[in-house]
Amino acid sequence: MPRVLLTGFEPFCGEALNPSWEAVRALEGVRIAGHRVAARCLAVEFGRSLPQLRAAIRETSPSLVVCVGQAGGRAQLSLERIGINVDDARIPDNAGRQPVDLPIVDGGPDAYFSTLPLKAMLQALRRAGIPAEVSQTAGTYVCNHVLYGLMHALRRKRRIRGGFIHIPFSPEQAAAHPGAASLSLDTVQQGLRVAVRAALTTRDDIRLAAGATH
Ligand code: PCA
Repeated sequence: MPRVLLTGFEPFCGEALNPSWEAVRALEGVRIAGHRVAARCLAVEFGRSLPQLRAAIRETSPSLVVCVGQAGGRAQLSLERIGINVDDARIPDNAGRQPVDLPIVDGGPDAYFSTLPLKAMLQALRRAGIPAEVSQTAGTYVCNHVLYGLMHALRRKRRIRGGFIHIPFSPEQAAAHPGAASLSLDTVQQGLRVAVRAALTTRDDIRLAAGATH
């Protein structure tokens, strides 16, 4: 059976868990639209995350790769549109490294677009009652690093679609960040299933306005 590779991240920034890995690990082995899910956890490290991701792609030969990360403070599932060729870490990574204004790939393109059908995924999520948005920036930390590195790795494998979804804090995390938005793990898991199904069953993306004025 063809495979979908889903990745989450280990905890970072003093959190006890990372809801991205909690949601993704629960989908290991699940079947979605005739595909079997393989789940992997990536280090929140500039140095290790991409070698881990590339190894996971080699091992699983997926037809779709969706990387998932936590974006504390965001209120919805965020379908990332673009990864940019810069590391600018506001906080050190889990190995204590804090690159500032360094390219991810020396001489690489400034940016890569996600190749997921974002608008079809957005529509499917909203129809399933799951709050979602298209995001115009994945930041400049490890998640953007992984999105850019993923699309760089897939640049000559156009049949393998790839992209990135940011998710809010879990309710338990938000309780320690008063006022921050959260989504339950159940909702996130269900959202990932809906998003992956839409990505697997949509050939040409739909036209749906979901941009931002700022
Ligand atoms: N979120 C961080 C890195 C790991 C994660 O889950 C980010 O948004 O860059």
